[in-house]
Amino acid sequence: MNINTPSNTNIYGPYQTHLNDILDDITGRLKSASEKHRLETGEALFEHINGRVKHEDSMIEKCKRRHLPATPYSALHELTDAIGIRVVTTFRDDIDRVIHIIENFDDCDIVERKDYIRHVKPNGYRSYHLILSIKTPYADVCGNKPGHYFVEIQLRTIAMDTWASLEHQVSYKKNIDPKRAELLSQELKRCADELASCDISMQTIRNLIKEKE
Ligand code: 0O2
Repeated sequence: MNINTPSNTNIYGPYQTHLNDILDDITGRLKSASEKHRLETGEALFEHINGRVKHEDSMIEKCKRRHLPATPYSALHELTDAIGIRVVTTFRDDIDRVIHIIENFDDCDIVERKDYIRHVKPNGYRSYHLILSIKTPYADVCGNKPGHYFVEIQLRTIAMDTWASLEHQVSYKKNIDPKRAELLSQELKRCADELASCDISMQTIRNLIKEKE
């Protein structure tokens, strides 16, 4: 048991019950927008969407890593990824379309952006991250009602997502000898760059098809 978390409570405290509702709300808005886009253009906005409330143990571990007490205030105010959504698109330009839709969501402000597509991480990671602050009918951890909750949204193409999932598996592997680890990092980076080049080719093909239409 974590000494900062009183027994019989979880790290999200009484706010736990709202987190899934907020997740469903934002996921539902994105699915509706995709359906509307499909009716208008014949194409969905994204290939798939996943959402999760960060598991309690992962949140406690993250608080520890950030030297924060494992409290609802840390989990829901100091950290911003208790509610996380990943939108995976087929083409790169759909990422900008989804961002534009999110920018126009009612009762939501974008409070942070990280563009790892234009500013690729040294290991090759590519993705676009947004932190939304959503106004809800619920009380929040700061004592406000209506309260504000953070939602992290990650947007990436199928190729970027495939790479991130592979890199995630590799980074969890311990006891790799340093020489092999170095080789693995180089191969992963090369693979990320090749996939990025495929994304550009796919986009070019899509643009050419659209031009013809
Ligand atoms: P989970 O289980 O995916 O939620 P931090 O949250 O401390 O890791 P920071 O700066 O607060 O980092 O946030 P950032 O850079 O926006 O990244 C947060 C999330 O992006 C991570 O969540 C991963 O999901 C993803 N991510 C970032 N960098 C990488 C990377 O190099 N490789 C892969 N595969 N994913 C990455 P969590 O908290 O790690 O876990």
